Amino acid sequence: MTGMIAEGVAYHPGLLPATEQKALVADLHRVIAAAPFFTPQMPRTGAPFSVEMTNCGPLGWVSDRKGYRYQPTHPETGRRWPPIPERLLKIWRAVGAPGVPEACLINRYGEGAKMGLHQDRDEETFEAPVVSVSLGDTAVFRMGGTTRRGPTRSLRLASGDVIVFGGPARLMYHGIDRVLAGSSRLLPEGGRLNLTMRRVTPFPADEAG
Ligand code: MD3
Ligand code: FE
Repeated sequence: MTGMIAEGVAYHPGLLPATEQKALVADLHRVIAAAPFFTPQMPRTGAPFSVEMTNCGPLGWVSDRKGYRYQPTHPETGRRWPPIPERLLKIWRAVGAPGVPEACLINRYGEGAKMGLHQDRDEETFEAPVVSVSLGDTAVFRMGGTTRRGPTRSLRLASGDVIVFGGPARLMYHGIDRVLAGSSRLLPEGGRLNLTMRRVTPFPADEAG
């Protein structure tokens, strides 16, 4: 039931069965115990994001007054990010993404959290796709083109959906308008988790497969 819904966008609605979603949540609880959620801040102003974040993998995305960047350590504990759970790496391979991801950003959306329209361009390379996994409450996802202007489309991302952005879609504008509270019972505390696996640095000559 996979479909190319736009150039470079492969949508896999319901790819993860409920059992797999629950096992993934258990894996994430172990990640979060080692790397607690932090509240990123906007560059320069220091205004807080409404979304909380953490990471796993060799590199993690952070944002503070100094700017957006990838770094190997948690901004508050100073410890290295925990490894990406094997269950997530299996999803990366299942959707045909090359090599191994270097970063997995974990976004937590509580009551009223949203994410404005933006591009992901803090990586040194755009050669690999971004693979997104949604868990918990359904999100109203917005996607546009590769410029800030122009038409956008809206898509609901439900728990267990996987969506892959590669090729021309790797630099598309996108955001989360809102999360539909109470739409899933996966997370006892409610809300939504989104996992995005990314490549940050170019593949070594022998690694992409
Ligand atoms: C298209 N996350 O972490 S997932 C982000 O649901 C982010 O938390 C949203 O945007 C979320 O940067 C949207 C879908 C997504 C993620 C990354 C992309 C779409 C993307 C990167 C490039 C193009
Ligand atoms: Fe993004």
